[in-house]
Amino acid sequence: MKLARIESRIKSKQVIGYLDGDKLWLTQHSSLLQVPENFQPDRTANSLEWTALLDGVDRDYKLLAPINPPEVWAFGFTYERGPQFAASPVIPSGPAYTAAINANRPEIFFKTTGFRVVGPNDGIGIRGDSTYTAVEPELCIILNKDMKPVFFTVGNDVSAWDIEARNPLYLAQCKTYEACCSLGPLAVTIDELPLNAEINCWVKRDEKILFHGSIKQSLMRWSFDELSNFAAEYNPLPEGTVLMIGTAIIRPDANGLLDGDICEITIDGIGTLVNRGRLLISPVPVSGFD
Ligand code: DO4
Ligand code: MG
Repeated sequence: MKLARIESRIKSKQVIGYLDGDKLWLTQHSSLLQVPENFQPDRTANSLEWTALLDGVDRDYKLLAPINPPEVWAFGFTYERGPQFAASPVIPSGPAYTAAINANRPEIFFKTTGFRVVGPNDGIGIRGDSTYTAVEPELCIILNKDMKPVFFTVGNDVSAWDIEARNPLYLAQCKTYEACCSLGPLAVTIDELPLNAEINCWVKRDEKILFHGSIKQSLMRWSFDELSNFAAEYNPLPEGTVLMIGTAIIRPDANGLLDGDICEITIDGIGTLVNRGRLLISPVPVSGFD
């Protein structure tokens, strides 16, 4: 089952749609988690053209992130890392990082709430005080009320890595700020996800490809159940929590995302999440770093 969340441009009403071919059938549900496992849409009801929604050109509806999550948690050091990580001059490194890469538990951090989550075609945030904002293509898990994986989506764990590289204690400032997380376009059940799904990421400027990276999901060190369990140890998670399960694709140069750059992330079985870099304006004066 492949579901999307859309919003009427006129009434601001949100509704879940069921994707079948190029048609998105409107349902009576306003949240993914209300949709029963064996759901079949009413094919006499309204349907919309999926490509128009994906391209942001449907006149009546806008495609949103598939869920407005109460919490988003993120993982680090979950994949076997390729040589591009060692090559990158801006990736934080040192004994704490080496230990985490070799440890038998992943890094887990609180990423954000739905307040800072954007959807397909929206701007992803670039802090004005960051010299290296990275896009992090990540498979994401959506949990049900029993903290079990029920849906999967594509995510971008946008990160101001130069800030964490100054000091690992600045992790929250590297990871959490306006529009730091993008999700979408679809939420899919596990049967839609190929066993060895490939994740691809492109960064483009003026239609030129600046970067392309890809990774196979088989390089992940833990199962989805193990990851959900790590996140929920001594930590009850509300229904609809999103887990971003880490990245293995990173640009092996020191060039970060700039205002207007386009980032496309594709995961087999789910689809392509497209966003544009957006230079943020701080709501308060900025003091900068020493
Ligand atoms: O502290 C680093 C965070 C790492 C991360 O977000 C990832 O591996 O995806
Ligand atoms: Mg990440």
